[in-house]
This record gives sequence, structure tokens and C-alpha cells, in this order.
Amino acid sequence: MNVEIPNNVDLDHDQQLRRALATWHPRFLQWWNEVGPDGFDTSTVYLRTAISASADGWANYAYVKMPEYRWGIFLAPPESRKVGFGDHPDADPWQQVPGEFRKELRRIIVTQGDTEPASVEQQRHLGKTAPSLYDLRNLFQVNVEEARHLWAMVYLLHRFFGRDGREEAEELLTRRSGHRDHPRILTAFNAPIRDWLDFYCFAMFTDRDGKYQLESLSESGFDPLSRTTRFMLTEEAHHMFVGETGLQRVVQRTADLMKQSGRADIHALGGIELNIVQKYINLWYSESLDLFGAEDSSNAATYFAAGIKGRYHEHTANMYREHRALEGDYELRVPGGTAERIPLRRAMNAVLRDAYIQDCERGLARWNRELAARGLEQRLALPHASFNRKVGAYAGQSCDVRGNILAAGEFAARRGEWVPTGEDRARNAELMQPVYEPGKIAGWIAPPAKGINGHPPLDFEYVIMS
Ligand code: BYC
Repeated sequence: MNVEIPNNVDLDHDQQLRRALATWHPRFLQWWNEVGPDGFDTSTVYLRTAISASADGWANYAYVKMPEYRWGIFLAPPESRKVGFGDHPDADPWQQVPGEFRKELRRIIVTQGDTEPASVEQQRHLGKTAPSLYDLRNLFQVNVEEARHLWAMVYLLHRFFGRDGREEAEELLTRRSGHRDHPRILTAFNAPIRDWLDFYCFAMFTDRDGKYQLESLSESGFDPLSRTTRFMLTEEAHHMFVGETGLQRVVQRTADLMKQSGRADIHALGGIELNIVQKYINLWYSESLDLFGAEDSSNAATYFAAGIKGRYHEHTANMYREHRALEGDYELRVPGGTAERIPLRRAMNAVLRDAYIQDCERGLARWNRELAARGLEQRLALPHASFNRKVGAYAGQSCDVRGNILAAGEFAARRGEWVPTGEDRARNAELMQPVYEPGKIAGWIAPPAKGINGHPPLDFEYVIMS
């Protein structure tokens, strides 16, 4: 195995891939140094590194300086399967890119790849305000793994797309989140992540879009894409855990302070008020719904027909009656409009998004249990799917969080009721002072229930500053 780049793609014997990576790898490190986590290059972090794709190989814990992290290339083990859906469900999966789908596959891989470095850029400054060493370490774990996911997509581009793949791999290091002239491809990856509530919401809602997109790509007839994304999903689970439990801990602390004081305005007591938590949820959930694309999408129909991108658990569960999706349609209700019927194949983005919404609702129910357990009446909720949308059937409509259509100008005037204002952010910034001492945690969040890899949740040096 190549010691510098752990892999299970026989890198040592793939001269073409090694040559492509020899140019790209130093450029990647330069990118990491320029826009990766700010200020912690010399710190030692207790990180998990994937060194093989076997059950015991992908979770190796050790102290590592982040720039020395060994980003690797891993594919999940091959499986005996057929394409399984679309126009040619009985075909064998493709080991090379079929010429007729080259453009589509490249576009999907580039779009997926673009989100990974974008998220690292978005989270660049968070280390300076971490509530505990446990949280700081989790942030860095997420960052190095997103960067590894970039490697995974770059592997596909280098290995299967020749010269234009190499050019796309370069571009992935050139675009920048939020940049006016060279932004990242999808909107949510250009939105700033300013504080830790943004981060937990991003990991809960935006990473969860990642889960559903990766799940649908793991069904792909292009076998290397399927195997690459299957391995990425093993890492992705931790990112969503960070988001879901992070928000849960915020809600726990807020609920404790509300119960103790008998009031909702607990900022002066050091907590984040529940209505502010709700606004962050409104913002990141609606941004993340946009990531599924339009409900009625000819691109999605093409991907499905070709066998490039399936539905959630197309193969692995008994979720669908049949796998061609040529019959039936999807009913879309738009506020103020009549129900629209979309032929099923064109509605694949909406079908995937519905599975995602159900998953998000599960998270909400979990946080609400924290409120109920303390005898509080308030509840958190997901906004209506029409709220704050810029992509798809709801784009261009102004709706409130319940889906009521607003008069012209009303959305702009009342925006601050629903999404964080500058004042809300300033109040969070007051609370979010860094806590870097083992055994300690900031006052606005409850301690984690468990530590990492059997270590104590707080009383452990997850990051050693230097
Ligand atoms: N922003 O038919 P439409 C993750 C464009 S997250 C800007 O509606 P389609 C992660 C679209 O490109 C998962 N533009 O959409 C999470 C198209 O442009 P053209 C990332 C958008 O193509 C956290 C036009 O609008 N993975 O991994 O069916 C941390 C009409 O397109 C947006 C993927 O997304 C938008 N939101 O579906 C780290 C998987 N939405 O053709 C990582 C790969 C649409 O008119 N991507 N447009 O120029 C795809 O499968 C699809 O491209 C999409 C959109 C699901 C994104």
C-alpha cells in the first residue's frame, strides 16, 4: 500500500492515477492551508483516520496534526448486483464510464465533489469559539473527512474522466464558498456558517441532504461511484450525529434554564433562547431543501432512466413496487395552487426529498422530547416546505413558516421573525466564548452523553493546543 495515500484502489500499480495525483496533492495541501481550519495547524487532534475499508480499518484513532492527516482513497467492497432500476434494470453495473452518460456522470460527480471543500471553507473560523475540546475535535473530524470525500470524487475524476476530469479536479480547488466571481455550485454551500448553532444545523440538515444524495448515488449503475459513495456514507453518519446531538444538547441546556427560571428569555442566564434555535432551524432546513433541485426535473428523469442515480434504498429495502418508475405520478401541492401531477420519473428529486423530510422530523421529535421531559409546553417545528425557497415549485412565492402566502413586501419586512437577524447573531456571539480546558464546557450547551472512542466526554484532551 502507498504509505502516503492509504487506499484500496491499487494506487501503487496505477501509474496514470499516481501521475495525476502527484500534481493535485500539493495543490490540495495548499488549499487546506489557505482555507481549511484557521489557527490550528500545529495543534494535535484526536482523530479517526480510515486506513482500510474493512470493518476495523476505517476507524483508527490517534493524535494527528491536521495538515499531516493521511487522506485516503477507499471503495466499499464489490457486491454482486445488477443496475436494478431505470431503462435497463437487468444490465450489469459498468466498471467504466459509458460514453453516452459521460456528461451526466461527470456533472453529478463534480457537483458532489464541490460541496465537500465548500463545507470546510464555510466552517473555517469555528474553531475559535468552540464550546469544549470534545466539540472542537468533532469539528475537525468532520473537516478532515469532508476533505477526504473531496479526494473520493477526485479519484473518480482522475481515474475515469481523463483530461477533463483532471481539469475539473483543479476547479474543485479553485472555486470558493461565497466568492462573488468563483462561488461553489450549490447555493447552501455559499451561505456563511458564522457560529456553532449554524454548524449544528448545517450538520443536521445539510449533511443529511448529503446522506440522501450519497444513498441515491450508491445505487448507481456506475459501480466505482456506487462503491465510493457507500464508503463515504460510513463517515457521513458521524457528521449527522454531531449535528443532531449538538442541537439536542443546546435544547437540553435551554430547557433546563427555562425550567429553573420559569421564563423564556434566558439569554441573561447564559442560554440560547428557543425562538432563536427555531430561526436557525428555519434557515438551514429551507436552504437544505433547495439542495434537492426542482420537484419536476428532466435531469432527474434522465439520471433515473440511465441507471445513474436511483431512489433512496432502491435495492436494499422493499420500498418500491417496481424499479422502472414508468407509471404513476407524484402529487405536488403548491400553496395557493391546484395540486400538480408530475410523472414519477421526473419527480425523483421530490421522492428523495420526502424521505429526507421524514428523517428530519424524527430529529425534531427527539429534541421536543427534551422540552416535554421538563414539563415545558413550547415545541420546535420544521417550517413548511414553501418557506424561504429559491429552487423548484415554491421559488418566487413568499410564504411564512406555516405555508401561508404573504402579500408583496411582507416577507422582506417580517423576515427577522423567522430567520436569524444580526441582533440574534450578536447575542449568540456574546455567549460563544471558546472553552479549551479539559473538563469544562460553555454555559449555552449541555455536556455530551458520551465521549469519543470510550474516552470521557469532557475530561480528556481531545485537542492539544500548541
Ligand atoms: N443551487 O433539474 P434541477 C453533501 C440547478 S450535500 C444552485 O432542478 P437537478 C454535503 C441545476 O444544477 C449533497 N443550482 O436539478 C453536505 C440545474 O442547472 P442547469 C451534494 C441548483 O439537476 C454537507 C438547474 O438548477 N450532492 O454531500 O435534478 C457537507 C435545474 O436543475 C440547485 C449532490 O447534490 C441549487 N441548490 O438536481 C459536505 C448530488 N439545485 O442544468 C457535503 C449531485 C438545482 O440548468 N447533484 N440547481 O445548468 C445532483 O444530483 C443534482 O445536481 C441536484 C439537482 C440534486 C443538486
